[in-house]
Amino acid sequence: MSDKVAYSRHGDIAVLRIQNPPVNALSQDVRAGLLQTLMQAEADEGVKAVVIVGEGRAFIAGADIKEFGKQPLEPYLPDVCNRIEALPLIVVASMHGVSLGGGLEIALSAHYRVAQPSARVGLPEVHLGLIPGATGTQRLPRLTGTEKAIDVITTGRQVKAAEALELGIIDKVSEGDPEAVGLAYAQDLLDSGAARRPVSELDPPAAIDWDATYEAVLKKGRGQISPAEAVRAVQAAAELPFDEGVKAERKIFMDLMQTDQRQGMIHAFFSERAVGNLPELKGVEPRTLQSIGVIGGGTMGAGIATACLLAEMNVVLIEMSDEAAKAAKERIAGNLAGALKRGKISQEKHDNLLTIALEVSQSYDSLKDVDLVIEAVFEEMSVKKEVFGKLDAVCKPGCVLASNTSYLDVDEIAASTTRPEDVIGLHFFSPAHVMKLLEVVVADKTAIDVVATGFALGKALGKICVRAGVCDGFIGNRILAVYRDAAGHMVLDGASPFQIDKALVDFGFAMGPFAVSDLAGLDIGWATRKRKAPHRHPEERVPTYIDRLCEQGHFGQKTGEGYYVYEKGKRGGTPNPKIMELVKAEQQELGITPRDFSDEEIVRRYMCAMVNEAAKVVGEGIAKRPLDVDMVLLFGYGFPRYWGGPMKWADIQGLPNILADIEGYAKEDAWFWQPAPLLKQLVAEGRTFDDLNKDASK
Ligand code: T1G
Repeated sequence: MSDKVAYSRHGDIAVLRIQNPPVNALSQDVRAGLLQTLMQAEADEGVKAVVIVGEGRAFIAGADIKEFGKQPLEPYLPDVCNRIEALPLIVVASMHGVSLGGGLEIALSAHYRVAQPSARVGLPEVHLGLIPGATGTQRLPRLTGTEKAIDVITTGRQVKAAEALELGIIDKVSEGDPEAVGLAYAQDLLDSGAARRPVSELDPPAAIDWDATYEAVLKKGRGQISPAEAVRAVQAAAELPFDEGVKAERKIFMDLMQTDQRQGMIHAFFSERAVGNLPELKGVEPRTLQSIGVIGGGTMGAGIATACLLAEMNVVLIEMSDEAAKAAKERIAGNLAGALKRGKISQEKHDNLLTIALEVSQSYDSLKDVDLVIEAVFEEMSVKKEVFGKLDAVCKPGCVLASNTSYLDVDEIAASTTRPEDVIGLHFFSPAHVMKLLEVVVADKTAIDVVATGFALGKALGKICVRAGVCDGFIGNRILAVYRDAAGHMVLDGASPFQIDKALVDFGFAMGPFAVSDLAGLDIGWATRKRKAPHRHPEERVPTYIDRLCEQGHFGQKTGEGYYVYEKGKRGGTPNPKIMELVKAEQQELGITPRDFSDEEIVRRYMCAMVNEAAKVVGEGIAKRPLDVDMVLLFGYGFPRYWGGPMKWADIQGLPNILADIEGYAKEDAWFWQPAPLLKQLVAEGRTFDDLNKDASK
């Protein structure tokens, strides 16, 4: 007998109360408990209606994702849903918190649905590489109509109660204890003589241009397939009898369950939760975080200040002149106006943040009471040391001193203060109030509660925090530099930047590396190459063709010309004809005879370079686990989520195959393609990167 669903009797109404913390996932024993208590209600003399309700903070968060990829366990969820609907008694679902995936499917199988005003519903299966697999694609369109159902299912978005009422997903919004609200609604239905209302018996959804819709959704998915497959399941709801439609949905669902994309997306789901759970931080109390100092009001500083304001912290921003202070305040005002426009904040909150929560000052003395300071000044070590010297003198004992540096040595910065234990790196990604990734860079002497404070700040700002060790570029930028070089080598050897960009967009990136360079500014890469030149290994291949373009003052989008030529007011650019001339000149100079590259080879080399450097980053302890690298690439570098990240992609390809490719490439360039020791070790042991993730969670 399952103890996950409690049965209770209230007059002639039975209550089935799901009790599977933390979010009532529909594990096997919950499904079994629902069947048992449904039968109990049917056999219970005098019961005329049933209310299904969830204990705790959610109605039901969906199927139990931990069961995916394993042998399916009976009772299957579609059968539970059909059993609910077939009950000869009126069934009411009383929803609160979230009702997602299988949770909403359970509710759609009830005859009536009532929800709290703060409740949210949705079918987010596409975010897991799947489609709703327990009649959601068959029942939802019967309530909302075809178009709305396709929008909700293919986006996987959460729908607030008010909109759900408008769409017909729920019948009533009512505030109060969910069980009491469910009982009252069921009583009203009984008193009014309402009949059972099986959704499966409602009219099937109308036909639309299914092929055009399928193609449009496939294109929008940028390589992800499950949203488009959901269109076919809704089409089955329109064209087949209900039971046949359910079978068609189930086939699509089970086929998707076998895909790499399902593996990748579920890996991403669990990894984005695991990445912030560091054993070393268990029980470590973070320091107070009420007021934050920000040094520098440029793009990064203003973005960081905006993120802290949006998290309802007080911010003291330091700039060195009236003009700079004014510009900083305007940047922040612009950021907050954007948040207001996107509906992230109310008008009242917007006004308060600008007038009360933010102080802009030109004196470091204004920082004497802040709890944590983040400097976002010029990326020059001497400038950082000057700033940290001042902070050391002004800030109160215990104030955390953080640098937003993207590659400089945080140990060296810490050594410039009398309190290295209070110093940490907090590497935000631009725009800092939008990008979710935050690299928490831990220096040798950083105190453990300062690390915990960095993670606590990141959590408060809604970031995905990843712990990084100190090296040039930490995790993301260090790996970026290598796979970016691999792309540059392919240009020298015959692939055009434009073919490389397209191949990687087809792989799933939002933009290719050269378009990204144009967006970020070619001057940044140019400066990095000049900075690294004195330390360069003699065998390192560094293309110089793009430096010629930089010397002419062309830095990409900001100057209107880079790898691509950009026309004012037009999105995207067109390939710059100068590029191939410059490449050809360099090839002649180097005596290179260019060759053709297939898109597959381009992607393979690019990804092998990424995985190889990532394995070195994990092997050296700069990243704690392979999943940490996956989260950095997903949340900071636009890696396609449906692969789960580069390390998950590599596991899916098979590490022996990756190593074999790298060893093959090493025959052309032994220095660049030195196989990572960790990669060789895992292949020798027959293990995967995911095995390392599992080791770390023990
Ligand atoms: N299955 C298993 N565990 C789950 C879970 C689920 N569906 N949802 C959450 N958890 C765990 C999560 O891993 C974490 O564990 C803890 O609960 C708290 O979650 C047949 C096939 C519900 C909005 O995709 O979106 O139904 O880290 O930290 O920020 O058609 O969790 O504590 O060990 O995220 O308040 C569809 C997934 C499934 C919803 C709560 N449902 N979950 O967010 O807490 S597929 C989903 C979420 C399906 C059917 C199909 C969020 C949340 P731990 P949390 P939160």
